Parts: sequence; C-alpha cells; structure tokens
Amino acid sequence: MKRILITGAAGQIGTELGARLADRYGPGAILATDIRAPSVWAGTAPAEQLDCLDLVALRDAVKRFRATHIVHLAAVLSAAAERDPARAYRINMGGLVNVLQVAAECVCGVFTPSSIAVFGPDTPRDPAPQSTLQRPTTMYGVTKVAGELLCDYYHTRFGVDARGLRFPGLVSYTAPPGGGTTDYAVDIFHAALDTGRYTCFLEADTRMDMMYMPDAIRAILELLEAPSENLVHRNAFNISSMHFTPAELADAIRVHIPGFEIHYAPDPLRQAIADSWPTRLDDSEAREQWGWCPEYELPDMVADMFRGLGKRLARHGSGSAGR
Ligand code: AKB
Repeated sequence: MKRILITGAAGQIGTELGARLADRYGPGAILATDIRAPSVWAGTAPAEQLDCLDLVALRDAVKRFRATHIVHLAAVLSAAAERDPARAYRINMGGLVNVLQVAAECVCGVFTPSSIAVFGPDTPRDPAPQSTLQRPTTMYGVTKVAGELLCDYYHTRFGVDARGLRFPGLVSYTAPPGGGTTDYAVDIFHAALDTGRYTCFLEADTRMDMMYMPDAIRAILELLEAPSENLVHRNAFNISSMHFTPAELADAIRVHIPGFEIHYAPDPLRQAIADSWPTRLDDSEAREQWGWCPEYELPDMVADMFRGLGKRLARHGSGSAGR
C-alpha cells in the first residue's frame, strides 16, 4: 500500500493531485506539505508546513509518516526563475537532491515533474523526440535537465525508483499557476469571464504544447503504478496532448463568449523562453511503455474550463460563466 508525502502541495499540480491521490489511496495515506502554512491547502488529506530545503525536517517527516513515496512538486517555474536565477537554482536543485537523498535512506519511490523546458533552440521543434539534444537556454531548463540526470543517477547508483514526466504547459481551473511562461493559457479564462478581454504576453502565433490538468494528473497516477520492469526511460517521459497558439485559444473561447477580445503586448523575457521550446513532444515511448493516451483536445478543455470556473464563481457568489 502506498503512503505518499507531497512537497509543494499547495501549487497548481499539488492542489489537484493531492485530492486524487487521497481518493485513490485514502486520505490517511497522503501527507500534503508545502512551505506555505497548511491553511492554504484546501485538499482532503492531512497537511503540514515543510521546507524541502531543510534536509533534517524532510527526513523527519518522511520517517514519521512512514512514506513509501515522495511526490516532489516544489519548484520555481520558468519566468520566475529567469527573474532570480540563483534562487531558482537553490530551490530546484537543493530541494530535489534532499528528496533523493532521503528516498535513498528511507527506501522510497520518487515522482518529480520535469518539463518541456529541458529542450532548447537546438532541439528538433516538431516533434521533439524522447531522446535528443537537451541544451536549454533558461535556468529553469538547466535545473530540470540536471534534475532528470540526478533522478537517473539515484536510480542506478542507489536503486531509488525515481520517475518523471516532461510536462508541457498545464491548464486548470482549481489553482492558479505561478511564474510560468505558459500561464497565459490559464489567465485568459479568468480575464474572459471577468472583463471579456485579455492582453496576452506572447505573440498571437506562438504555438506551444499544452495539456489539460485531468490528463496530467491521470498521467502521474498511471506512471506511479506502471510496473518498474516496463520502464526503459524513467527520467523523464515526453507526454503531449494539444498544441495551440494564443490566437487559436481565443477563437475557441469565442465559441463560449462571442465578444471576447484579445490584444497582444509580448513580454520579451517570456517570448524568448517560449520561442526556445519545441512546439510538440513526441510521446510514443510513454504510449508504448505504460500506455499513455490523452483524453482532452482544445474544444473539450475550453468547455470544461468554463464549466469548472462557472461552478467556482457561483460558489463564491460572483461573476457568471458563459457570458
Ligand atoms: C512553465 O511555463 O514554466 C511551466 C512549464 C512548461 O514547465 N508551465
């Protein structure tokens, strides 16, 4: 039976993943931790304040909880990392190496997300193969490539069952993303409902690989449960589902909000990051090795986002979906 300690549980992935893991394994089998106070965690599992840079506290929490797995989500995303690269290096590398060290000592499995950001301008763009050049030009990408290598190193050297996924931009309505280059694809829905217009920080034709959160959460669960002997690539698997530009997303939003307006004011920092990433990942290895198959295309995702945001707005007594 799995007992899973999550770091960074109050973030965009953690908020939804914690609830799904609690459904799957029981609330008592999940310990949600975050550097922020547990009050920010609205999930169904017990929560604790924990800084993953504190090795002693991390080891203590893993032992006390008798964790069999650590799902390590705490990280600084791409745009935030470019604003303070030294901090991003410290948190992204320091947190992961602590998690792997404790996992080796306590015999835990590890899941940690990697990202499309492990690729750079030299990588084939459409699609980026599973095994290819990884020469990112961002600090976030540098930490994610090093993180993949560290996970493989702890697997071969110390037998840690470390697994990872290269996520594209993730879209969800439960918790906002923070500090990513793909965040526009979430912000745009809130702006569409609040004001009917959005100013995008990327150019209209910037095509990026994106995924709806339910597919991403299911991918994590499926990879966690995949038989170890089936996995050739561990850190980390390309996964992919949809690829769109801001202009195409705006068209899909107009199906629900016909008067929606989009304007463009590209931010040079985030535009340069987006331009350095591939537009699509080749996920055939994930499909072959553990049966990955996405369910959501752009129109389904947009409809579901408005359904979800509509429910949330109604619960909080403000705004209305589908205006
Ligand atoms: C970001 O934009 O930094 C993240 C990512 C692609 O990993 N969403």
